[in-house]
Amino acid sequence: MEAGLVGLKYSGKSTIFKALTEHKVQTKEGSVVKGAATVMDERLLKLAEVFHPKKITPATITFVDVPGFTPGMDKKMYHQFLSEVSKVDLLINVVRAFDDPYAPHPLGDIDPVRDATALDEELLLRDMSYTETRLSNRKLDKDTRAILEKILAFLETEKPLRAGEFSDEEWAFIQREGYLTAKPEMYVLNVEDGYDEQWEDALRAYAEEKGAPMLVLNAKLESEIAELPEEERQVFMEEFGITEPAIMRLAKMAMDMMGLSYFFTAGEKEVRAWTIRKGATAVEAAGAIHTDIAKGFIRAEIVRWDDLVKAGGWKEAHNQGLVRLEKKTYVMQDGDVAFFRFNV
Ligand SMILES: Nc1nc2c(ncn2[C@@H]2O[C@H](COP(=O)(O)OP(=O)(O)OP(=O)(O)O)[C@@H](O)[C@H]2O)c(=O)[nH]1
Ligand SMILES: [Mg+2]
Repeated sequence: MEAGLVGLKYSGKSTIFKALTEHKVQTKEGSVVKGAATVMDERLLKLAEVFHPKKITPATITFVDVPGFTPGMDKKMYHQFLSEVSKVDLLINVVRAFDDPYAPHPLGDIDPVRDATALDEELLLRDMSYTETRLSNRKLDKDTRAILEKILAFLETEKPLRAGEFSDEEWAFIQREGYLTAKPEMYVLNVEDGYDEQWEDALRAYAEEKGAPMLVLNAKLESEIAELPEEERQVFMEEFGITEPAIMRLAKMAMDMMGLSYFFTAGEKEVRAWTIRKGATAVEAAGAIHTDIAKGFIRAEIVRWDDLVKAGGWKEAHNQGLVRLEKKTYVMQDGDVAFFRFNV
């Protein structure tokens, strides 16, 4: 699963990407770059205080830095842009509310709603023209034609496909065909110090109307924080009154919007977060660690992370009756720590 940073040229996508990946991945204007961002979680650190593990392994999420879009851009670049957008699982529409004479705004001035709309409309138009092209094929079978006609009629109402009502079969078709407006989307407003709050209000209203979340961040500041050594980061953040870097909230939101979650394992060797899909069962969670654990699954020992921390260890948690035995079909909950019993 990959989250794509998309938007108009010079909106700050690469700056956000660098902050997310802690400057470990080189970016280049006009090139597509992928990188993993760590999803730090307070709960993981609290568990580590109990277990003093050799290793702490947080969840990671892959972000894609997609080259910017400019209306009327070079055809080859435009096709590359569309092809990248069609590959990602989440659209993070990055919109700017900062002024920078060295990075001229492609549409002349700051106007977040106009910019967000420019990209959204482009994706909608592409979905429409794609559908029309498919429909122009005379040899289409009856069922496919019917689905395409339904899709086109919906797109003509100027709403993204994700807001539509389709049957399971129709959704499967939409996913398979790589429709852009079917992908989940969220908005990021990239601001600078002293920005005009009317921009934020306007974009929030736009996002709300679309039922999409919005996050405000200062990409340049986030990128500077990410460049600092761990020890200095905390001091710097306190100075600015920041409790959690905004990019962490972005990473968590992106995970959530892609339907991902994680559970923990905790021991002296390692305290770790394992990525699963939301609603995954215990046996699927076991499979995230190793297929053998899923195959030989006997039962899962599950404890809430805070109960385990309060108890001070697995043995104590067992003694206090805080550990539940769960079967394969148990649905994993946010904050669960698991230990799997299995046969090989
Ligand atoms: N003042 C200010 N400048 C920013 C901010 N975010 C990005 N910039 C600057 O804007 C310029 C473009 O930023 P990038 O992150 O490269 O923008 P981009 O969206 O990746 O651009 P393309 O990939 O060409 O579409 C750089 O010079 C950044 O330093 C911000 O929050 N405040
Ligand atoms: Mg860039």
